[in-house]
Amino acid sequence: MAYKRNIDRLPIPPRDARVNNVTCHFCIVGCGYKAYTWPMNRQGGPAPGENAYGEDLRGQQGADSAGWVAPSMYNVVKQDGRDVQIVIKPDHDCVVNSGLGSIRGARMAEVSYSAVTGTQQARLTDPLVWRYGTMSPTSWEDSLSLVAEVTRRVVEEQGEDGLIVSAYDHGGAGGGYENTWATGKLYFESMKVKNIRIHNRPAYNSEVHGTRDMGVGELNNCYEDAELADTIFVAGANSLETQTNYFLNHWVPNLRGTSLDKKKQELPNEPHAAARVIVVDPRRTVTIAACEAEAGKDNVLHLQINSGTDLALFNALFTEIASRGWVDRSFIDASTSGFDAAVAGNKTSVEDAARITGLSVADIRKAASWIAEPKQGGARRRTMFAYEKGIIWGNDNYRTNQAMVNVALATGNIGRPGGGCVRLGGHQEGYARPSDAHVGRPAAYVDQLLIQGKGGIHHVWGCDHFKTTLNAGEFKRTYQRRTNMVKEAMDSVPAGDRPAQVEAIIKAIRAGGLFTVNVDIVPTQIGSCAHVVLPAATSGEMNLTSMNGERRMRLTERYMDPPGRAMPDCLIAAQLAQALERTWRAAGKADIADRFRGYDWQTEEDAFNDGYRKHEKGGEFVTYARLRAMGTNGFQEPATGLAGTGPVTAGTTTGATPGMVVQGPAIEGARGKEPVQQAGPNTGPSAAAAPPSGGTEPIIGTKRLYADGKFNRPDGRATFAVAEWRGLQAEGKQAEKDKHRFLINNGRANHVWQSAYLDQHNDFVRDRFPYPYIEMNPADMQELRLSPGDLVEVFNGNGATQAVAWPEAQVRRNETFMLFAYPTGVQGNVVSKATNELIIPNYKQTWGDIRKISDAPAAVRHLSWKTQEYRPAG
Ligand SMILES: Nc1nc2c(c(=O)[nH]1)N[C@H]1C(S)=C(S)[C@@H](COP(=O)(O)OP(=O)(O)OC[C@H]3O[C@@H](n4cnc5c(=O)[nH]c(N)nc54)[C@H](O)[C@@H]3O)O[C@H]1N2
Ligand SMILES: Nc1nc2c(c(=O)[nH]1)N[C@H]1C(S)=C(S)[C@@H](COP(=O)(O)OP(=O)(O)OC[C@H]3O[C@@H](n4cnc5c(=O)[nH]c(N)nc54)[C@H](O)[C@@H]3O)O[C@H]1N2
Ligand code: SF4
Ligand SMILES: [Mo]
Repeated sequence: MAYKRNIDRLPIPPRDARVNNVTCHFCIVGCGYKAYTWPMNRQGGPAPGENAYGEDLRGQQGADSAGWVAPSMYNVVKQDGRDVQIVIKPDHDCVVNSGLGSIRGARMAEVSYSAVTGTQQARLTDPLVWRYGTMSPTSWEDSLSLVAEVTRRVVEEQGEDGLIVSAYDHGGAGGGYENTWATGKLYFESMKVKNIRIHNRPAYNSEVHGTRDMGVGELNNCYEDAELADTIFVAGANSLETQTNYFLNHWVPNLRGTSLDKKKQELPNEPHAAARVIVVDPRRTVTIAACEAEAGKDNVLHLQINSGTDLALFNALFTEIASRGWVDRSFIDASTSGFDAAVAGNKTSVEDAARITGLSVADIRKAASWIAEPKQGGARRRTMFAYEKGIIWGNDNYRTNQAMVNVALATGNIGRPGGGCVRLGGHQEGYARPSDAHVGRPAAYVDQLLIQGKGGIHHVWGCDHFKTTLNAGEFKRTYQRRTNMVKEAMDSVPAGDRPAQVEAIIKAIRAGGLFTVNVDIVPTQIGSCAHVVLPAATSGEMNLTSMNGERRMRLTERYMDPPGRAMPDCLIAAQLAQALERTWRAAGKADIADRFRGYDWQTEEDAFNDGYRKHEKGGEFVTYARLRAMGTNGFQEPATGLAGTGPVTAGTTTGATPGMVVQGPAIEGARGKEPVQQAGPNTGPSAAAAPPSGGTEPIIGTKRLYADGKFNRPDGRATFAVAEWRGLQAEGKQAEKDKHRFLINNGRANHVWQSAYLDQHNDFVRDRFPYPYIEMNPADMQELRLSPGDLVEVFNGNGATQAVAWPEAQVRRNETFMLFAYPTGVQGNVVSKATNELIIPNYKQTWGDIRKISDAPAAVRHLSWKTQEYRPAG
């Protein structure tokens, strides 16, 4: 093994250790954890009554023991100024993960900041300003007043379009309802910023306009549906690696047939069997291998399509299912519109689809039958449809998304047990913001504005475009040039002379320079260009609310102190707003200054009460106290009432009463990920008097959306879409494909979280992946004279990047898969700037050439290049 921690025993938390609710701050699944903290000089004992787990630790623990803790789950952190021991351990009572951790979440403790054990020493502790030729620590007051003053001056000269913003819109760390509300209030209420983009795409829009415009919000089912489905149809997602414990705890039981009892109990009037799975992906993933191992090869169908051809497949499935009459007529009649037009408009023969996708006619027919052929006795087959970035960042996003929803609607699979047509998700969600209607549709392509020299100041909240955007090479080149102009100007006058500093900055901006503020928790690559860096507190260092992929909302309680002077993002935004108020007032613009009132929050709970509670549907029922009492299970949004208090509003547990489905699709579609809106518009507090905020009554939630057959359109009907195949849609993609040999497919690996912002400072991950890998077919490697671990350059007309070559026999000739967004090799460098018509990037369809740069670097020579294929135990 390449990695050792040299630990053979861990302290045991005493019985009276403090216990806090934690939701993993990484992926969408939102697994429940508990944080145990206790003083340095104390320790519990092995008898059940002596330790906080209440477990008998005197013998060897079983595989599923609630008493077992890994070294990665332990650390020493600060709590209210004192060192304490901490264990962050999966919660066996959480219905999401039932005690499972993952290689990411089970490391939450060891990726926490610790002055004692030395973990995450790179965390930002003080505000930094570009001074004396480097980033220099200073106070919040000093840094924020500089940001406010430069922001005001730019807005005075260029209007609010001169302020460019990049901001996360998700839940979990670097997100959550508190923080999206605060940033949203600042940019959409106090200002009307329209040159704003989201962390993962270069505009302010929805990843899934297509489904929303059809009236179908994208997180409409519950995790139990994966246990109840007859068939799981998944396109463009690698769920074992990217939605790990959803896959392990809710799909696998159905694949193994161990959820049969649950099926019989919940759906007694139809035959049941273990699930079949269809996975649409141009590569063989470990998810597919795992499905085969768990369900048996006969129950798994891998549709290994040509990259970017999903739309043709979906239309052929739709056509085939309609022509065989395997549709849900009564659902179509009662709850939808436009079926006949879609059948006519999307007509695609199985043969044509086979030609486009590279699949066999037989496999497409088989998929249609697995999806929709009625069960024995005529019962409707229950199919869950799921997708993620292989579709979302894939060819022709809008139409492809719609073509998939068409199939789900035609088969009556939305709003029903064992169904759903859902994003599997990336981060958790946590969107609560004022209206963004002023942004317009299509929204501004922000990266291009920056590249073209537009805007004078850039506020960057918790994202690192240098690693994660498209066309990243060109983005970095121009960004470095523009921000350097301002750095040179700042160097030309003493920092202590604020008026002269600001004049110099403004002069450089007039000449094409850009001033950058970066709010983050660690130094980032885009942050290396920043003039002001502001240190944020993250999940667990503040109270934070978010919801997961089945809209399950929980509160992660603050269990430790943030490093140094770091503050929650919401309070940074509030203090920035107050600094803006002061500078506008000092400049004699009282009317503008007044817009920055209303930020006198003392805590993140104040931000929550101002935002979520007042503005999100059902928010009036939701308080920190109630969430705390509901532990790691929380409730599923939207909230509709409180247990034991009788009906409080017109809301029902279906989450879709007629009064709630009246919002027009245009506004809906223009919004970012906006989970609460999936069930209807922000109605604010209900007309009935808001319930008291003091109690701890359980909150009643919504298990599935659209359970009453009413959808998110003015007439309450979901609408089928006409979505014709038009080849590789984004400009220049077909030419790129024709010109370059290799498909540079890209995405994620189980071990690594996102751009490795914490993992890069964690030896466990850095040791395994010092460089991003690129999986290649061994015969292709031989042709290019590559040995395992050799450093290669990947290049095309958009730019170049590097990776180490990993031979993988499963990979098709002339196709590759590269780890995205890695600090030592950014796949986005070779992604073209082309987007769809609504400015959704197309990261996945990228082609390039590959050449050797050097033999395997020293850092990778000790690594294994064995296949990552999943092997069943035994
Ligand atoms: N080629 C290619 N590119 C892609 C994709 C792809 O599949 N292929 N996928 C896209 C997708 S889906 C995503 S989500 C993006 C990710 O793009 P980014 O959001 O830019 O990447 P992350 O690594 O998630 O960066 C998050 C940043 O937030 C910081 N952070 C963490 N916690 C906090 C906090 O509490 N407060 C603050 N202020 N900051 C915090 C981290 O240190 C890190 O610098 O990449 C996109 N880019
Ligand atoms: N371990 C881990 N888990 C994560 C993350 C992480 O960084 N690490 N990030 C989280 C985030 S923010 C996100 S957005 C999600 C992303 O979750 P996923 O979407 O599951 O992950 P990706 O690896 O980006 O891409 C999924 C699959 O799309 C396939 N694909 C590529 N092109 C096509 C195509 O043309 N058609 C089809 N059908 N498939 C295609 C790829 O081969 C890949 O297997 O993961 C979340 N979970
Ligand atoms: S599956 Fe996702 S939420 Fe669960 S522990 Fe892993 S990273 Fe965290
Ligand atoms: Mo994402």
